[in-house]
This record gives sequence, structure tokens and C-alpha cells, in this order.
Amino acid sequence: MNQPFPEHFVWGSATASYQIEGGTTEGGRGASIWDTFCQIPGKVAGGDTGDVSCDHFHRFEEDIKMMKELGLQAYRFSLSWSRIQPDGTGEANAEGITFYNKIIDCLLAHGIEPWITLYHWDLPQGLEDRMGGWLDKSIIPIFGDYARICFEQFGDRVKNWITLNEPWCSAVLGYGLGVHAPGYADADMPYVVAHNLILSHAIAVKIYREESAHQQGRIGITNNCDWRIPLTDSEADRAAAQRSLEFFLGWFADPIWKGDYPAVMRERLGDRLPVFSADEREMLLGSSDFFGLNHYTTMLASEPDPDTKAEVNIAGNGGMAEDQDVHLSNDPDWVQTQMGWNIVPEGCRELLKWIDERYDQPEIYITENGCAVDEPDLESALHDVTRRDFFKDYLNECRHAITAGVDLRGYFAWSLMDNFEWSWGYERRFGIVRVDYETLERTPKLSAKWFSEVIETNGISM
Ligand code: PNW
Repeated sequence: MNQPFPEHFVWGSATASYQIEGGTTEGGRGASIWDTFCQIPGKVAGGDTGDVSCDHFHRFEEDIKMMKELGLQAYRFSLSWSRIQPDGTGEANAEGITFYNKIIDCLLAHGIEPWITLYHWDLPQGLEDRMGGWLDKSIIPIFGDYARICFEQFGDRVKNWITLNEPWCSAVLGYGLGVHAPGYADADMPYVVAHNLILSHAIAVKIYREESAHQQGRIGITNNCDWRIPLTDSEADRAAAQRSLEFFLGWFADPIWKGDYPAVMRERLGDRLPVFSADEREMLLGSSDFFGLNHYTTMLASEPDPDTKAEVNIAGNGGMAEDQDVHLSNDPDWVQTQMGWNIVPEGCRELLKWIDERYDQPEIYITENGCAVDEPDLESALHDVTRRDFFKDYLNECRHAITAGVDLRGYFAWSLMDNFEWSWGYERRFGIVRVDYETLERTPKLSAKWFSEVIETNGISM
């Protein structure tokens, strides 16, 4: 039986510039921190880089035709800042603008709505070198200048903007755990970087609203968050789960929807957590037209046992674990994806409800959801039943959330095609379309065909 989604629900899929484009030295593009990071031995599995990747830089027309065949209504992609401003500041690079103009025009010609992310982790290396990148407050107006160029050049046709993708990852993985570019492992840097990212988001939105109102588009931010289930029903474990969510999503969403960081972060971090001025709080509050959410997994949360306190689990997407003092664990019954992430569809419904309640019923878009599956050959990829079932079960929970009153407006599958999975290189495949990295041939998987039907019928058959 077909379980319908609301009318006008937006169906799309997502990618990011560094993960698919390749052509890293073409079209006047400058280096980004990910080009640099990939050169450091041991940082990326197999020594992989984004130099060629899916070669989308040369194959975007073919890729857009494929999106059309899949029936996508919307396509979320990010801009490579260093294609637009090769060293991060100054005049726009005409070739970079032309490249993205062609993509936008081609999408529109095929009836696909472009959703642009301004920043999906590939900071121009020039900014890292000259002023310390996200660690320095002066990045804020610099990001604003970049955003302005994008609005001026593309805003006549692009009506859906996302300032930042998952600033939690930039801060925690890039500066706390050192597993993403630029690769610092520090206890305090993540809070400084996050602060500058949040303010950069706000300045871009301010510029958009003040200077591009006539373009009549919408702008928001995308945050990522896992769900946390209390290990037991004890007061302490329930508090641990809540604290974990506030340190994860509240850190980035509270300043925008509530005007400041969560109280629990201030209590625990004191002056290690930077402070927003009154003007900044005002600029932040209400600075997102919608709530962009990337969601992948769920873990159990509990109050750490005093004897094992030193071993707070940081592996499972915890981040800044010592500061939160939350023990994370897995239910042994949970099946995991190739990333080691638990498949817990109900977690998606619960997280949506948590957001709905905490942030006063925002319009939510799931801007990423998906899973990596071990697919050693084409044959296995074409029968990606695990991925199809993952999507089906997660979407079914989305539907339940909508029935419960959550204002979920759209869903973007991560990812359109297999691509460069950051520190995992090409070893992890998230695509609904198979990419053969030898021939660069694209082949839609079973999950893509299934997703096409979902879009066509605006519902899932259960
Ligand atoms: C997201 N975590 O990354 C990104 O937006 C994508 O670029 C990426 O390919 C996708 O999810 C799959 O990984 C994340 O550790 C990376 O919690 C790490 C985490 C979450 C999201």
C-alpha cells in the first residue's frame, strides 16, 4: 500500500563540490584545505584525493540528464569557494562563475530546482595560510563577501540557499579530532571555530536579506545531529541523552533559534565558550528560514560510570566527549552500516520531534540521509537492498513524524552518486548511483530506481 507524503513535499538528492567535482587545478580554481589535507600521509584512506573524483567538472551535463531520468525535483550541491575566489578574497574568477552558471542553467532547463550550499568544508587554502582560516574572527566579513558574490551572480535563478553544511563537523572533526581538514586536535579550538562559523552564517543571511530581498529566495543553515536514546530510564541517563543532544545540535541551532548557546554548555565550559555580543545575538536570532537537518544514526547515552570515566567513548560521533561527560554505546541488536553507524529508523522520528518541540515548529528539510554499504563490485551495487531498505525505513519514520505534526517539507538522499568520502576516500560508497572509478561510468543502483518511484508517486509502498 502506498503511504503518501504531503503535497508539495520536495524530493531531491545531494552532493558536495570537493566530493564529486575533480578538476581541482582547472578553470582557475585555487587550492582548498582539503587538497592540502589529502597530501598529508595517513590522513585519507588509500592516499585518495579529490583530484579526479567523479569528474563532475567535465560530466555535469551527463549527471544532470541522469538526475532528470531519476525524476529528482531538487538537487542540493555546494560551491567550491576557491573556484569562485581562488585565494579566498577579491574579484570573482570568471571561469568559476561560468562553471556554476552552466550547472544552474542546465538544472533549470531540466526542471530541477537548485539548492546551493555555500560552504561544504573546502575552505580556500589562501585563507588558511594568511589568517588562520576559521580560527580568526576576520573570516566573518570575508565569508560575507564570498556569499555576496554568489547571491549577485546566481541569485536571479537560485531560490534556495544553505550557508553552511554541518558546522559541527568543521569544528569537531577538523579542529577537535583532527580527522578532517585542516587537521587540528585541540580541546578549545572547536568552540572558537564554531563561534566564527555561526557568525559567518549570520552575516551571510543578513547580506542576503538586505541586498537580495528582490530575489525572493530563502536561506538557512544545515546542521547534523544523531539521535540519543537513554541507556536506562534513570534520571541520570535521560539527562545524559538530553545533554548530548544540546552539545551536538543545540550548540549550533540554539544561537539561531533561541539567541544563545545552551545553558548546559555555558555551565560546563565557562569561558572556554566564546560569548555573543548583544548585536550578534540579534543578528543570529531568526537567521534561518528553515531548519536543514542531516541525520545518519543513533546511539545510546548514559551517565558515565565513575570508574570508567576516563574512557568516555569518543568513537561514535560523540565529539568533545570530555566536556559533555556522556557515555555513548550501541545496542548489540542494532545492525550497522559500513561506516559502523547504527541503523535505527525510529531515531529519525524522535529527533524530528525533538527539533519540532525545542525550536517551536520550524519548517524542516532533511538535507542529507543515507548509508554506506560495502559494494565490492557492480553486481552487488545493483542489488543494494540494504540501502533501499534503509531509505524506506527512514522515510517511513519521517512520515510518522509528519503525522505527529512535525513540519517536514522535503528530503534529500545522500548521495546522488558514490564519491570522495572525506577521510575514507573512495572506500565508502553512499551513492544511489554506482560510479566506476576506472571508467567513471555511472549506473543507477536498485535504491535509485526505488527512490524514483517514491518521487513519482509521492509516497512509499510498504
Ligand atoms: C556528512 N559524524 O558528513 C557530510 O555532509 C557529507 O559530506 C558526507 O559525505 C556524509 O555526511 C556521509 O559521511 C558527516 O562523524 C561526517 O557524525 C561525519 C559525521 C557526520 C556527518
